[in-house]
Amino acid sequence: MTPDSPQPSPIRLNDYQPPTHLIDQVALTFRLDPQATRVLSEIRFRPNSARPGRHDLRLDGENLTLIVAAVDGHPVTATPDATGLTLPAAMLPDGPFTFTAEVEIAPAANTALEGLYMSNGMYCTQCEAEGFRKITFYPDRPDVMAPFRVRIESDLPVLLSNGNPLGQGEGWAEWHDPWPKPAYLFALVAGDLLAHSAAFTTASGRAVALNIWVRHGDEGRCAYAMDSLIRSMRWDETAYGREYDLDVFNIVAVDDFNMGAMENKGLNIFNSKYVLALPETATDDDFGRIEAIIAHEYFHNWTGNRITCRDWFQLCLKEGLTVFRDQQFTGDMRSHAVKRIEDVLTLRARQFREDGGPLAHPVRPDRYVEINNFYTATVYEKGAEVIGMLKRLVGDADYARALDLYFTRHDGEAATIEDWLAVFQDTTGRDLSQFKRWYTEAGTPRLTVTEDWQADTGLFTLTFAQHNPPTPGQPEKGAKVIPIALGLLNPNGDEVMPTTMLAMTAMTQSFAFQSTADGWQQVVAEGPDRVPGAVSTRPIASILRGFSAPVLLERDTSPEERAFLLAHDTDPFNKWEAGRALAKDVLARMITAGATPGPDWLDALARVAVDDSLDPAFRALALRLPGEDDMAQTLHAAGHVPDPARIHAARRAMGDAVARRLAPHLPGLFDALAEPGPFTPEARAAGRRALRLAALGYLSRVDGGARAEAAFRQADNMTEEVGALACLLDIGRGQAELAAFESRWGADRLVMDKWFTLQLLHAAPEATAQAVERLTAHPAFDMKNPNRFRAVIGALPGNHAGFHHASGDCYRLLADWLLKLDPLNPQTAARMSTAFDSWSRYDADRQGMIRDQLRRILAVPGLSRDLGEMAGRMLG
Ligand code: 0A1
Ligand code: ZN
Repeated sequence: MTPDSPQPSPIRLNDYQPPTHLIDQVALTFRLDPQATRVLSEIRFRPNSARPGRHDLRLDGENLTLIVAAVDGHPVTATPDATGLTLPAAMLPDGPFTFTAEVEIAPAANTALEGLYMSNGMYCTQCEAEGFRKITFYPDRPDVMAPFRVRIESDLPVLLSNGNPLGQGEGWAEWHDPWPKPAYLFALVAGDLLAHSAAFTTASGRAVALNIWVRHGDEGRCAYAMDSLIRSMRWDETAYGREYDLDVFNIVAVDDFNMGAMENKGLNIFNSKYVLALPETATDDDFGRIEAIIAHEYFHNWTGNRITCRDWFQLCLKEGLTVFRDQQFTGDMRSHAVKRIEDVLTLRARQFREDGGPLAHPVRPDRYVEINNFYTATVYEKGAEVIGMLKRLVGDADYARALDLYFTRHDGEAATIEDWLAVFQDTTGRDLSQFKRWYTEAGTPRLTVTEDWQADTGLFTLTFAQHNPPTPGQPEKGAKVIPIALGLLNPNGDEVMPTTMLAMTAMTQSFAFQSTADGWQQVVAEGPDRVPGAVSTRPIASILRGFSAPVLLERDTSPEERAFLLAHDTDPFNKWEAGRALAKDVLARMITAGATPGPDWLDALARVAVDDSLDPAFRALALRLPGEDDMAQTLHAAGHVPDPARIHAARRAMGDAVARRLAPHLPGLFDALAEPGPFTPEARAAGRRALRLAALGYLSRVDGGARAEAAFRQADNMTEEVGALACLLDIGRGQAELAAFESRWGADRLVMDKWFTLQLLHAAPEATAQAVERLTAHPAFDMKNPNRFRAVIGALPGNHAGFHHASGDCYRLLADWLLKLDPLNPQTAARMSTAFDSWSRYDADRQGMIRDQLRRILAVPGLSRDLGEMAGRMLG
C-alpha cells in the first residue's frame, strides 16, 4: 500500500442487507494434511423470504484451491475471485438446493493463525471474525446460522469439533452440533493431546463431560482452569438462570494464538497462557486472568452463541455483555471493591487512551475496513461500562427482568443493539433513545462539578456540566445520560446520605440536598416551596461512587477534602480514588513544578499501608503509584506537553520518598504478610502477597535489594519469584537472578515470556532500544509465536520513558518489527501498532518521529489491510 494507493473502502452499518439465502444444514468432511488438507462441504441452502426476488448467492472464500463444486449435483462453472465465489441466480433453483464443494488448503503454511492452522503439530482453527472463509466457500457472516455435522479424518489420536460426539473409529471422528450457529463459532482440533477431565450436572440434571485438552506434559497444570469452569457454570445458573446445553464441554490449550481465547460452541480454544497454571509457574495475576477468561468464554455460550450478533457492527452486543458478566463473576468470587478498582485502572489506561486519540470509535462503530481491528477496549470494556450504567439506572430487579426477556425473546437469533435496548424499554417503560448515544458516540465525557452551600437555608447544591469532546468523524454530540452515584458525609466522617443514584440527562444540571429529620435527602422542589431543612453543617460529597459512569470527573477539591475521603469514605472505590487523585496531584506538581511530596500525603499513604482493618489487596492498590503513561495522559488533558523523561524521574523520586516515609513499617509488613502453609491461588492469599510485594518494592529502595535477593532465592511460587526479581530490576540490580531464572525456566515458554517482558519493562530509558535488540536476537525469540512477540514488542510501550526516548530509536524499532510481522501475522501486527496512537500528546519532535514511522509503514507495498487501516487512522 502506498500513500497514494486507495485505502480499501469501508464496510458500513447503513449498508446492511439481510442474507439472500439461509442455511438449514451443513456437513463438512476434513481430510487433514499439513500441506494439502481437503475440505468437503455439503450445504443445504434456501432463499431468504426477507429478500424477495431471485438473487445471486455470494460465498466468501480466501486462499482456497477449488477442486470441484456443484449445485444439486450439477457442476458449477463459475470461477472464484480473490474474495469468494458468486453463484449466479440463473443457475440456482427457486427453492432449497444443496451446494457441494471440495477445496484444498495448507494449514502448515498459515502463519496468520486465522482459519485452519498448525501449532506444534496440532491442527486448530480460529474463525472469528472472518476466518471460516479460509476453510471453505461459505456465507461467512454471523446472521447465517446453521446446525453443523463434521467428520474429521486424520491419524492423530484426538479429533474434536463443536457439539456432541457422534462416533469415532481408526482415523476418524464425527461430531454434531444441534444448535444453529454462525460460521465464526466453528472449531476443529486434531492432535496428540491429553485431557484433564471432570463432570458437571446442570441444575435441570443434564450430565456434562468436561475436558481440558493439552499437550503431553501439561496435563498437571489444568486444575485451576477446571475449577474456574465449574464455578462459572454454576454461577451462570444462579446469577442468570442460564444452563449449559450440550453433553460435552471441551477446552483446548494452544501455544500459538492471536488473542486470549475463543468461545466456539462446545469447543473453546484458549491461548495456553490462560489455561495452564501451577503455583510455581503462574502468578496470582495469571490465576486471576485464567479464572476471568474461562468464565468469559463460558458465559459466551448464552451471550454470543445462543444469541449472536446480526453483523460485526454489533460486536459489543456479545462482548460488552460478556465482559460485564465476567466482571460480576470475578467480583462475586473475589472482592467487588478490588475488582472495580482494577477494572477502572484498565479502563482508563486502555479505553480512555483510545477514546482520546485518533483511534476513537463508538462502542458500536458504524464503519470498518478490517473488523479484526475493532476488538478493542472500547467495544469490550466501555461496552461493559455501558451495561453497568444501564443496570444502575433501571435497578437490579429490572435488569434481571430485562435479561430474562432478552434470553427468551432472542434465543437462536442474531440480534442488534436496538433489540437489546428494546428489552429494557419494554421491561421498564423507559425511553432509552438518549441513553443510546453511549453506543453511537465516541469519546470520554468530561464531567465538571461545582458545589454550593447556603448556610442559612442548609441547602447543598451540586451542579454538573458535561462536555462531550469531538472525535474522528463526530465533531458534535448530544447530552449523555450519566448515572452519578452520590453519598454525603458529615465532617466527623459519618455517612449522612447513603449512595443515591442521580440521573443526569442535560448538558448542565443541578441537584439539591437538605438535611431532614431522616438524614440528608435530595430535594426536588425549587424556590420558595421548599421545606426548610434542619440546621446542619456543610456535608462532604463523595461523587461518582463505584465509578458509576465512564467519565473524566473534574472536581476542584482541596487536598484536605481528598485526604478526608481517603480516610472516611465508606465507598471503597471512592476511598481509593481519593488517594489516587492525591497521588496524581502530587506527582503532577513534581513533574511540572519540581515540587517534592509533602508530609500530609506521605502520612495519609502510610496510614493506609498499616491499617489492618483494610483488605491487603486494597492496600496494595493504594500503594501503587500512578503509571507514567497515565501521567502523560493526565498532563496532556490538563494542557501540558508531557515530557517522558521528567515524568520518569519524578515518579522515581516519588517512589523513593514513599520508601523513606514507610521504611520503619516495611520490614514488619513484609514479615507479617508471609503466608503460612502451601500456596493457594484464592483472593485472600493473593491480596496478602500483593501487599507483601508492594512492601518489598519500597523496601528494596532503602535496603539495596538485600531482602529481595533473599525473597527471590526462597520463593516457592512464581508470584514471589517474579515479584522479587522485578524489585531487583527496578533498582538496577538482578542480573544474576535473571540468569538463574533463565536457566531454571528456559524450557517453559509461558514462564520465559515473563523473563522477556520484565527486562524490557525495567530497562533504563536510554537502554530500552538496546534491550529490544538484545532480546529479539535471543535464540528463544520467535516472532511467529504471538505470545513471545507480545512479550517483547508488545511490552515496549509499557516502558513509557524508554519507548518515548528522545532518540526515537524505539519508534523506529517498533515500526521495523511491525513491518517484519505484517506479512506473517497481520492481525497481531495491527494490534501492536496501537502503541503509536498517543503521538499527539507529545512535543513536535516526537510527533514528527512517530508520524514519520507511520508514513513509512503506510508506504510499504503489499501492506496488509489490517495494518494499513490502523496506520491510516492514526495519521488521521
Ligand atoms: N470472541 C473472543 C475474542 C476473539 C476475537 C477474535 C479472535 O481471533 C481473531 C480470537 C478471539 C472473546 O471475546 O473472547
Ligand atoms: Zn468475548
